[in-house]
Amino acid sequence: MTFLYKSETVRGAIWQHMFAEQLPDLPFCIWPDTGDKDAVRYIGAWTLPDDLHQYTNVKVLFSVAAGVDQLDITRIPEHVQLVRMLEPGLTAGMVEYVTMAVLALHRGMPAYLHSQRARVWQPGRSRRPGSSRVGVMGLGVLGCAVLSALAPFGFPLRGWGRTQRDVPGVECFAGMDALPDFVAGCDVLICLVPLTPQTQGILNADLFAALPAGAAIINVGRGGHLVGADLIAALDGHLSAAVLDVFDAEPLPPEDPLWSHPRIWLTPHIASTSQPEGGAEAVIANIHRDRRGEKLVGLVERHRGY
Ligand code: NDP
Ligand code: OXD
Repeated sequence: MTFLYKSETVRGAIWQHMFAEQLPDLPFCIWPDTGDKDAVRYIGAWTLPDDLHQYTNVKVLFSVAAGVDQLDITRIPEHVQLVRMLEPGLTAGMVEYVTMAVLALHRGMPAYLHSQRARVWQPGRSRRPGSSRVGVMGLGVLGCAVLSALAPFGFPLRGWGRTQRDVPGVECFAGMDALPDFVAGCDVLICLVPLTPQTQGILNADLFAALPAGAAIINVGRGGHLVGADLIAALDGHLSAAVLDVFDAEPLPPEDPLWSHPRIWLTPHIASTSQPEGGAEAVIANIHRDRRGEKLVGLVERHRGY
Protein backbone atom coordinates (compact mmCIF):
# COMPACT_ATOMS: atom_id res chain seq x y z
CA MET A 1 0.00 0.00 0.00
CA THR A 2 1.51 3.41 -0.99
CA PHE A 3 0.81 7.16 -1.06
CA LEU A 4 1.31 8.89 -4.42
CA TYR A 5 2.01 12.63 -4.37
CA LYS A 6 1.45 14.63 -7.58
CA SER A 7 1.99 18.36 -7.12
CA GLU A 8 4.67 20.94 -6.50
CA THR A 9 8.04 19.29 -5.71
CA VAL A 10 9.35 21.46 -2.84
CA ARG A 11 6.17 20.79 -0.85
CA GLY A 12 6.41 17.13 -1.89
CA ALA A 13 9.83 16.77 -0.27
CA ILE A 14 8.46 18.18 3.03
CA TRP A 15 5.46 15.84 2.90
CA GLN A 16 7.75 12.90 2.19
CA HIS A 17 9.85 13.70 5.25
CA MET A 18 6.80 14.09 7.51
CA PHE A 19 5.16 10.92 6.18
CA ALA A 20 8.41 8.99 6.84
CA GLU A 21 8.31 10.16 10.47
CA GLN A 22 4.59 9.81 11.16
CA LEU A 23 3.51 7.00 8.81
CA PRO A 24 6.70 4.95 8.40
CA ASP A 25 4.78 1.91 7.13
CA LEU A 26 3.29 3.83 4.17
CA PRO A 27 5.77 4.19 1.27
CA PHE A 28 5.60 7.69 -0.27
CA CYS A 29 6.06 8.06 -4.04
CA ILE A 30 6.46 11.34 -5.85
CA TRP A 31 4.94 11.45 -9.33
CA PRO A 32 6.05 10.54 -12.02
CA ASP A 33 7.84 7.85 -9.99
CA THR A 34 4.58 6.02 -9.20
CA GLY A 35 5.97 2.63 -8.14
CA ASP A 36 3.50 -0.24 -8.54
CA LYS A 37 0.22 1.47 -9.58
CA ASP A 38 -1.85 -1.35 -8.07
CA ALA A 39 -0.28 -0.60 -4.68
CA VAL A 40 -1.38 3.06 -4.62
CA ARG A 41 -4.00 3.47 -1.87
CA TYR A 42 -3.97 7.26 -1.48
CA ILE A 43 -3.25 10.04 -3.97
CA GLY A 44 -2.49 13.66 -3.00
CA ALA A 45 -2.75 15.88 -6.08
CA TRP A 46 -3.52 19.28 -7.62
CA THR A 47 -4.62 17.66 -10.89
CA LEU A 48 -5.45 14.04 -11.70
CA PRO A 49 -3.00 11.71 -13.41
CA ASP A 50 -4.15 11.12 -17.03
CA ASP A 51 -4.02 7.38 -16.38
CA LEU A 52 -6.09 7.48 -13.16
CA HIS A 53 -8.03 4.38 -14.29
CA GLN A 54 -4.81 2.36 -13.97
CA TYR A 55 -4.67 2.96 -10.19
CA THR A 56 -7.22 0.30 -9.43
CA ASN A 57 -6.87 0.23 -5.63
CA VAL A 58 -7.09 3.94 -4.82
CA LYS A 59 -9.40 4.58 -1.88
CA VAL A 60 -8.93 8.30 -1.15
CA LEU A 61 -7.97 11.22 -3.33
CA PHE A 62 -6.69 14.21 -1.35
CA SER A 63 -6.80 17.61 -3.04
CA VAL A 64 -3.70 19.62 -2.10
CA ALA A 65 -5.98 22.67 -2.48
CA ALA A 66 -9.18 23.91 -0.83
CA GLY A 67 -10.83 23.90 -4.26
CA VAL A 68 -11.42 20.65 -6.14
CA ASP A 69 -12.70 21.85 -9.53
CA GLN A 70 -9.24 21.37 -11.08
CA LEU A 71 -9.49 17.64 -10.30
CA ASP A 72 -12.37 16.96 -12.75
CA ILE A 73 -14.70 15.04 -10.44
CA THR A 74 -16.35 13.26 -13.37
CA ARG A 75 -13.16 11.22 -13.91
CA ILE A 76 -12.97 9.99 -10.30
CA PRO A 77 -14.63 6.59 -9.75
CA GLU A 78 -17.65 6.71 -7.40
CA HIS A 79 -16.04 4.50 -4.77
CA VAL A 80 -13.02 6.83 -4.36
CA GLN A 81 -13.49 9.37 -1.56
CA LEU A 82 -12.51 12.93 -2.48
CA VAL A 83 -11.17 15.15 0.30
CA ARG A 84 -10.39 18.86 0.09
CA MET A 85 -7.62 20.65 1.95
CA LEU A 86 -8.56 22.15 5.30
CA GLU A 87 -5.48 23.71 6.80
CA PRO A 88 -5.13 26.68 9.18
CA GLY A 89 -2.25 28.27 7.23
CA LEU A 90 -4.34 28.31 4.05
CA THR A 91 -7.18 30.07 5.86
CA ALA A 92 -4.79 32.58 7.48
CA GLY A 93 -3.22 33.37 4.10
CA MET A 94 -6.62 34.05 2.54
CA VAL A 95 -7.60 36.28 5.45
CA GLU A 96 -4.40 38.32 4.96
CA TYR A 97 -4.89 38.69 1.20
CA VAL A 98 -8.56 39.63 1.32
CA THR A 99 -8.08 42.05 4.23
CA MET A 100 -5.26 43.70 2.30
CA ALA A 101 -7.42 43.95 -0.83
CA VAL A 102 -10.51 45.26 0.99
CA LEU A 103 -8.49 47.95 2.77
CA ALA A 104 -6.74 48.89 -0.49
CA LEU A 105 -10.08 49.26 -2.27
CA HIS A 106 -11.69 51.11 0.63
CA ARG A 107 -8.79 53.60 0.55
CA GLY A 108 -8.77 53.90 -3.27
CA MET A 109 -5.26 52.48 -3.70
CA PRO A 110 -5.61 51.27 -7.33
CA ALA A 111 -6.26 54.87 -8.44
CA TYR A 112 -3.34 56.19 -6.34
CA LEU A 113 -0.98 53.65 -7.87
CA HIS A 114 -2.09 54.80 -11.28
CA SER A 115 -1.55 58.45 -10.28
CA GLN A 116 1.90 57.64 -8.91
CA ARG A 117 2.98 56.07 -12.20
CA ALA A 118 1.74 59.21 -13.99
CA ARG A 119 3.41 61.52 -11.37
CA VAL A 120 0.03 63.09 -10.64
CA TRP A 121 -0.66 64.46 -7.14
CA GLN A 122 -4.39 63.95 -6.87
CA PRO A 123 -6.02 63.33 -3.49
CA GLY A 124 -9.33 61.51 -4.01
CA ARG A 125 -12.54 61.62 -2.02
CA SER A 126 -11.76 60.37 1.48
CA ARG A 127 -14.11 57.70 2.79
CA ARG A 128 -15.30 57.62 6.37
CA PRO A 129 -13.42 54.84 8.24
CA GLY A 130 -15.41 51.62 8.23
CA SER A 131 -17.97 52.96 5.78
CA SER A 132 -17.56 50.57 2.82
CA ARG A 133 -20.21 47.84 2.77
CA VAL A 134 -18.42 44.55 2.26
CA GLY A 135 -20.08 41.37 0.97
CA VAL A 136 -18.68 37.86 0.67
CA MET A 137 -20.02 35.31 -1.81
CA GLY A 138 -19.43 31.99 -0.05
CA LEU A 139 -20.02 31.53 3.67
CA GLY A 140 -17.72 28.53 4.00
CA VAL A 141 -14.45 28.07 5.84
CA LEU A 142 -12.68 30.89 4.01
CA GLY A 143 -15.63 33.27 3.61
CA CYS A 144 -16.46 33.15 7.33
CA ALA A 145 -12.81 33.58 8.35
CA VAL A 146 -12.54 36.64 6.11
CA LEU A 147 -15.75 38.13 7.52
CA SER A 148 -14.61 37.75 11.11
CA ALA A 149 -11.25 39.37 10.28
CA LEU A 150 -13.03 42.35 8.67
CA ALA A 151 -15.48 42.89 11.55
CA PRO A 152 -13.10 44.98 13.74
CA PHE A 153 -12.81 47.61 10.97
CA GLY A 154 -16.50 48.38 11.39
CA PHE A 155 -17.51 47.67 7.78
CA PRO A 156 -21.19 46.71 7.44
CA LEU A 157 -20.90 43.03 6.45
CA ARG A 158 -23.09 40.76 4.38
CA GLY A 159 -22.68 37.24 3.06
CA TRP A 160 -24.30 34.97 0.49
CA GLY A 161 -24.36 31.18 0.23
CA ARG A 162 -26.29 28.30 -1.26
CA THR A 163 -28.15 27.54 1.96
CA GLN A 164 -29.27 29.98 4.64
CA ARG A 165 -26.60 30.56 7.30
CA ASP A 166 -26.57 32.50 10.54
CA VAL A 167 -23.26 34.31 10.96
CA PRO A 168 -23.15 36.74 13.92
CA GLY A 169 -22.73 40.35 12.78
CA VAL A 170 -23.31 39.46 9.13
CA GLU A 171 -26.50 39.99 7.12
CA CYS A 172 -26.92 36.64 5.38
CA PHE A 173 -28.56 35.85 2.04
CA ALA A 174 -29.09 32.50 0.31
CA GLY A 175 -29.73 31.22 -3.18
CA MET A 176 -29.69 32.63 -6.70
CA ASP A 177 -32.95 34.53 -6.22
CA ALA A 178 -31.39 36.57 -3.42
CA LEU A 179 -28.20 37.37 -5.33
CA PRO A 180 -29.33 40.75 -6.79
CA ASP A 181 -30.52 42.01 -3.37
CA PHE A 182 -27.28 40.83 -1.79
CA VAL A 183 -24.97 42.53 -4.30
CA ALA A 184 -27.03 45.75 -4.29
CA GLY A 185 -25.61 46.44 -0.81
CA CYS A 186 -21.94 45.68 -1.55
CA ASP A 187 -19.39 48.45 -2.13
CA VAL A 188 -16.74 45.73 -2.09
CA LEU A 189 -17.77 42.28 -3.32
CA ILE A 190 -15.53 39.27 -2.64
CA CYS A 191 -15.97 36.00 -4.56
CA LEU A 192 -15.13 32.96 -2.41
CA VAL A 193 -17.52 30.32 -3.71
CA PRO A 194 -16.24 27.07 -5.24
CA LEU A 195 -16.36 26.73 -9.02
CA THR A 196 -19.30 24.48 -9.95
CA PRO A 197 -21.72 24.43 -12.89
CA GLN A 198 -23.98 26.75 -10.82
CA THR A 199 -21.27 29.35 -10.13
CA GLN A 200 -19.48 29.27 -13.51
CA GLY A 201 -19.54 32.81 -14.97
CA ILE A 202 -21.39 34.21 -11.95
CA LEU A 203 -19.34 37.44 -12.01
CA ASN A 204 -21.01 38.71 -15.16
CA ALA A 205 -22.72 41.79 -16.63
CA ASP A 206 -26.01 41.14 -14.75
CA LEU A 207 -24.27 40.93 -11.40
CA PHE A 208 -22.11 43.98 -12.13
CA ALA A 209 -25.22 45.96 -13.11
CA ALA A 210 -26.76 45.13 -9.72
CA LEU A 211 -23.74 46.50 -7.80
CA PRO A 212 -23.91 50.10 -6.55
CA ALA A 213 -22.05 52.84 -8.44
CA GLY A 214 -18.37 52.94 -7.49
CA ALA A 215 -18.33 49.34 -6.22
CA ALA A 216 -15.24 47.14 -6.54
CA ILE A 217 -14.78 43.38 -6.76
CA ILE A 218 -12.20 40.92 -5.47
CA ASN A 219 -12.07 37.52 -7.16
CA VAL A 220 -10.16 34.94 -5.14
CA GLY A 221 -12.44 32.02 -6.06
CA ARG A 222 -11.59 30.70 -9.51
CA GLY A 223 -11.06 32.29 -12.92
CA GLY A 224 -14.12 30.46 -14.25
CA HIS A 225 -16.33 32.64 -12.06
CA LEU A 226 -15.45 35.77 -14.00
CA VAL A 227 -16.56 36.89 -17.45
CA GLY A 228 -13.55 39.09 -18.24
CA ALA A 229 -15.12 41.09 -21.07
CA ASP A 230 -18.11 41.96 -18.83
CA LEU A 231 -15.76 43.16 -16.10
CA ILE A 232 -13.84 45.41 -18.46
CA ALA A 233 -17.10 46.91 -19.73
CA ALA A 234 -18.28 47.47 -16.14
CA LEU A 235 -14.95 49.05 -15.12
CA ASP A 236 -15.27 51.42 -18.05
CA GLY A 237 -18.73 52.20 -16.62
CA HIS A 238 -19.89 52.30 -13.01
CA LEU A 239 -17.46 49.96 -11.20
CA SER A 240 -14.35 51.51 -9.67
CA ALA A 241 -11.77 48.71 -9.44
CA ALA A 242 -11.09 44.99 -9.33
CA VAL A 243 -8.52 42.85 -7.55
CA LEU A 244 -8.09 39.53 -9.36
CA ASP A 245 -6.04 36.56 -8.21
CA VAL A 246 -7.44 33.74 -10.35
CA PHE A 247 -7.96 33.38 -14.09
CA ASP A 248 -9.59 31.09 -16.59
CA ALA A 249 -6.21 30.41 -18.18
CA GLU A 250 -3.26 30.34 -15.78
CA PRO A 251 -0.72 31.74 -16.45
CA LEU A 252 -2.82 34.61 -17.83
CA PRO A 253 -1.83 34.95 -21.53
CA PRO A 254 0.28 38.09 -22.23
CA GLU A 255 -2.28 39.44 -24.70
CA ASP A 256 -5.17 39.35 -22.18
CA PRO A 257 -6.60 42.88 -21.70
CA LEU A 258 -6.97 42.30 -17.94
CA TRP A 259 -3.18 42.80 -17.60
CA SER A 260 -3.20 46.43 -18.61
CA HIS A 261 -6.53 47.81 -17.41
CA PRO A 262 -5.75 50.78 -15.13
CA ARG A 263 -8.42 49.79 -12.61
CA ILE A 264 -7.32 46.19 -12.23
CA TRP A 265 -4.78 44.88 -9.74
CA LEU A 266 -3.88 41.32 -10.49
CA THR A 267 -1.79 38.67 -8.79
CA PRO A 268 -0.73 35.21 -10.07
CA HIS A 269 -2.99 32.91 -7.99
CA ILE A 270 -1.11 33.57 -4.77
CA ALA A 271 -3.96 34.68 -2.50
CA SER A 272 -3.34 31.62 -0.40
CA THR A 273 -2.01 28.13 -0.49
CA SER A 274 -1.77 25.31 2.00
CA GLN A 275 1.38 25.44 4.07
CA PRO A 276 3.49 22.31 3.40
CA GLU A 277 3.68 21.23 7.04
CA GLY A 278 0.03 21.99 7.84
CA GLY A 279 -1.10 20.29 4.63
CA ALA A 280 0.87 17.13 5.44
CA GLU A 281 -0.51 17.16 9.02
CA ALA A 282 -4.08 17.36 7.69
CA VAL A 283 -3.59 14.47 5.25
CA ILE A 284 -1.73 12.29 7.76
CA ALA A 285 -4.50 12.85 10.34
CA ASN A 286 -7.07 11.76 7.74
CA ILE A 287 -5.08 8.63 6.86
CA HIS A 288 -5.05 7.74 10.57
CA ARG A 289 -8.84 8.29 10.61
CA ASP A 290 -9.21 6.06 7.56
CA ARG A 291 -7.17 3.32 9.22
CA ARG A 292 -9.37 3.53 12.32
CA GLY A 293 -12.47 3.29 10.11
CA GLU A 294 -13.58 6.83 10.97
CA LYS A 295 -15.17 9.42 8.69
CA LEU A 296 -12.63 11.67 6.96
CA VAL A 297 -12.56 15.43 7.54
CA GLY A 298 -13.17 17.58 4.44
CA LEU A 299 -15.08 15.04 2.35
CA VAL A 300 -16.40 16.55 -0.87
CA GLU A 301 -20.07 15.96 -1.64
CA ARG A 302 -19.99 15.07 -5.30
CA HIS A 303 -23.59 16.06 -6.07
CA ARG A 304 -22.79 19.61 -4.86
CA GLY A 305 -19.35 19.72 -6.51
CA TYR A 306 -17.62 21.01 -3.33
P1 NDP B 1 -16.31 25.88 1.50
O1 NDP B 1 -16.75 24.61 0.84
O2 NDP B 1 -15.96 25.83 2.93
O3 NDP B 1 -17.46 26.98 1.33
C1 NDP B 1 -18.08 27.20 0.11
C2 NDP B 1 -19.19 28.22 0.29
O4 NDP B 1 -19.71 28.56 -1.00
C3 NDP B 1 -20.36 27.71 1.12
O5 NDP B 1 -20.85 28.73 1.93
C4 NDP B 1 -21.38 27.32 0.05
O6 NDP B 1 -22.74 27.42 0.46
C5 NDP B 1 -21.12 28.39 -0.98
N1 NDP B 1 -21.64 27.96 -2.28
C6 NDP B 1 -21.32 26.86 -3.00
N2 NDP B 1 -22.04 26.78 -4.12
C7 NDP B 1 -22.87 27.85 -4.10
C8 NDP B 1 -23.88 28.31 -4.96
N3 NDP B 1 -24.22 27.65 -6.08
N4 NDP B 1 -24.55 29.43 -4.63
C9 NDP B 1 -24.25 30.09 -3.49
N5 NDP B 1 -23.28 29.71 -2.61
C10 NDP B 1 -22.60 28.60 -2.93
O7 NDP B 1 -15.10 26.43 0.62
P2 NDP B 1 -13.84 27.29 1.10
O8 NDP B 1 -14.34 28.47 1.84
O9 NDP B 1 -12.84 26.42 1.77
O10 NDP B 1 -13.19 27.69 -0.31
C11 NDP B 1 -13.91 28.42 -1.27
C12 NDP B 1 -13.11 28.50 -2.58
O11 NDP B 1 -12.00 29.39 -2.45
C13 NDP B 1 -12.45 27.22 -3.07
O12 NDP B 1 -13.39 26.34 -3.67
C14 NDP B 1 -11.43 27.75 -4.06
O13 NDP B 1 -12.02 27.87 -5.34
C15 NDP B 1 -11.11 29.15 -3.54
N6 NDP B 1 -9.71 29.25 -3.06
C16 NDP B 1 -8.86 30.10 -3.72
C17 NDP B 1 -7.57 30.25 -3.31
C18 NDP B 1 -6.66 31.23 -3.96
O14 NDP B 1 -5.46 31.22 -3.70
N7 NDP B 1 -7.16 32.10 -4.80
C19 NDP B 1 -7.04 29.48 -2.17
C20 NDP B 1 -8.02 28.65 -1.54
C21 NDP B 1 -9.30 28.53 -1.99
P3 NDP B 1 -23.32 26.52 1.69
O15 NDP B 1 -22.80 27.20 2.93
O16 NDP B 1 -24.77 26.63 1.57
O17 NDP B 1 -22.76 25.14 1.49
C1 OXD C 1 -6.89 26.34 -3.34
C2 OXD C 1 -6.01 27.12 -4.19
O1 OXD C 1 -8.03 26.12 -3.73
O2 OXD C 1 -4.78 27.06 -4.00
O3 OXD C 1 -6.43 25.92 -2.27
O4 OXD C 1 -6.47 27.85 -5.07
